[in-house]
Amino acid sequence: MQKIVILTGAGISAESGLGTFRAEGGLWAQHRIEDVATPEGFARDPKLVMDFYNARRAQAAEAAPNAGHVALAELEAQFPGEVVLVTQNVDDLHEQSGSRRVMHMHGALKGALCAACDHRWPAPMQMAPGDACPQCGAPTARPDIVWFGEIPYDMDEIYDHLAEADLFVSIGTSGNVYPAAGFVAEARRHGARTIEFNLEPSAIGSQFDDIRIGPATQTLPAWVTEVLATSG
Ligand code: BV8
Repeated sequence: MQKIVILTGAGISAESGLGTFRAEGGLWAQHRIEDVATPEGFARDPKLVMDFYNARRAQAAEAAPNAGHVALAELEAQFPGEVVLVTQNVDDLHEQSGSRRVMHMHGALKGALCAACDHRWPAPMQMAPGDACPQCGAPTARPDIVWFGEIPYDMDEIYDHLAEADLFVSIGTSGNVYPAAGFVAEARRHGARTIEFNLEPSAIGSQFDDIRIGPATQTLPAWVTEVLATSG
């Protein structure tokens, strides 16, 4: 097995204290997706959206990586083949745990973007409507987050990785959001073996060859030990 492609979702950060989206009391339970994670919601009430991401940026800054994040960083460091990590998460817990090849397909809380000139810069802890872009000066700063209806980042590169994967691993995602939820079908089409790690089978659980049920802080370290022991 030479190439492992991993997709993570909110579930891998749950045990670090960061809310998931669809659990009761999850982030979306407190807010309607349309209001806080769409361009239309941002246009309608930019302060609500900026405050939603300010709260998540502050929460993420307090969070620490858990054993699941650490296990994936160890896999990348010690696996003799290639490990590519695609995350739907906007926190930086993968980077904090030592993962180096991390692709944030839905953007990152630590990033700010200018809606006028596309300039990107490190986001301040708190952003407010009308913040100026340091590059062009327009009052059009926004969180560098991919909202519903917007095109996820690095899609071409991600599809190239899926085409070359020997193993596709999906961790802590409910399989509700596309195109990420379609990655398992894409990997299978190219002959990859597929494993899902979750507390319960996801909406796309039936598409995986193997499902490892349990909290990621337990299932991932055990799996990484297994892979490294058999990868020579
Ligand atoms: C696009 C950033 C075109 C924001 C996010 C109708 C049908 C199909 C699709 C659509 C449709 N109508 C519209 C669409 C497209 C839409 C979509 O999929 N909508 C859904 C709601 C139907 N998608 C888009 O708009 C995307 N763009 O399609 O552009 C395109 C397509 C292809 C190629 C080019 C262009 C853009 C979507 C991006 C939206 N932004 N995030 C933010 O973070 O604030 S999405 C957001 O929710 C997350 O980023 C994540 O991606 C997503 C799903 O969340 P999960 O990570 O899965 O979290 P969730 O809470 O749902 O699940 C957690 C899981 O963890 C659970 O299963 C739980 O059991 C498990 N878990 C919990 N604890 C643990 C655990 N597992 C292990 N251990 C634990 N301890």
